[in-house]
Amino acid sequence: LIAVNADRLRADFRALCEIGRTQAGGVSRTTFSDAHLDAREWFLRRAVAAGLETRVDAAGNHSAVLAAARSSAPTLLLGSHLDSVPDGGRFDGALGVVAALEALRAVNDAGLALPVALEAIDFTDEEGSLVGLLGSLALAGALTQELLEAPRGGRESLVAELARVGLSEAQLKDARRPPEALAGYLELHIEQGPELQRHRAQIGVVTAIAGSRSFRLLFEGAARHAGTTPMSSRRDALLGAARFALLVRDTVVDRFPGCVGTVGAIEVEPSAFNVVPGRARLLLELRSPAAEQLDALEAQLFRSAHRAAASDGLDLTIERVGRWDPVELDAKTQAAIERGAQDLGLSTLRLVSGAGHDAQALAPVTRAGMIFVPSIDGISHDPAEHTSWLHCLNGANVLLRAALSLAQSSSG
Ligand code: HGY
Ligand code: MN
Ligand code: MN
Repeated sequence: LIAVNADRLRADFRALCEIGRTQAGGVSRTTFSDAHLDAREWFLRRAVAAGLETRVDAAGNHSAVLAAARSSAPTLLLGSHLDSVPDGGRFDGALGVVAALEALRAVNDAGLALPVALEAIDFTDEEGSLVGLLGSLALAGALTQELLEAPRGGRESLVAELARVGLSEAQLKDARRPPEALAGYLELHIEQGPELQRHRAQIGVVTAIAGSRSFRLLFEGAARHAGTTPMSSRRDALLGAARFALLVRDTVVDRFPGCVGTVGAIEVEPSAFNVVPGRARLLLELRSPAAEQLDALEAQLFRSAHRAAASDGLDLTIERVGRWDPVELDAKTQAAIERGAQDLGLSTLRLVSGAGHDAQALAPVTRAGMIFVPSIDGISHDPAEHTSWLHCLNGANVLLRAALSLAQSSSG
């Protein structure tokens, strides 16, 4: 059976790490930033250099395509994302895209005739600086008006950014692929958690992906003179927000151990030494593999948050700005990944992904699978994010084998 070309893959990965490289040794390639656009252009150039076709769809998803002999053959998508969180790591998303491109080259070099087309795809805005899973939801036909009306990054920036890069909001939905045109989706990704390292497993076979919900909260009190306003008559918005952040931690830890909750940012107005904060804006994210847990946590948390705000004399408004449902991944695809790893003599571990991925947008419309490789000490979304090259190479070879297995098993 064929293998990826290790030197070629490593050269691509290293070149990509230079695009948007940060002082700390990570990358900053937030959606449609110069670095992100440069990385996408670089990806298309590499595809052309390999003699592959390229395409950019109405949601800005960028692809390299290895066509099948039969033009009506379905497409097996292999992909991930080239955008990153601000000040992120080199591997999140990037590894999956370069490994997908290398899988197409390896098949092309071997002259294999498959009953499916292979497409290496870089999805737009996976990380959600604008919306989150924007490109993959559009391709799956699952981009809701609600997500576009109240996106995580704010309505204004979504509209401005789409216009700036020449995308039209009305046409995003044209990126939809009919499910019958898809033979499946595979994504290689770093685990971003500690499980594979802890269990000394080389390959993670992802069984499910947690769902997440994002909210913007606004606490409104009264900006007052910090020197003359008695402590007893203050309506301090920052104190209300701080109490809420602790409430999130206590509610999740004490009552919802299967969930995680994060207040990722607090902005205070007017933000001065000598003014009691009149406003505090929070970003909240809740995650769980079980949707009913998220429903219960949301209800419980917001009920107590409104009560606490009222007792502090604060007004609280909560806006939902994102919702990605948890998914189970296709059992046959998990088996194909596991077999591919075992054929390579690699140890495997089945696990749930706490991180969100484009695969959760694809899973409802086509058989989807994810291959994880170990993250050192589970560090991710940080310049210290690291995976050994041998593990990256293992992951790419398992991706290739699983792709060949899915290609053969798809009647096409
Ligand atoms: O946020 C996440 O879970 C993923 O890295 N986008
Ligand atoms: Mn990420
Ligand atoms: Mn990712």
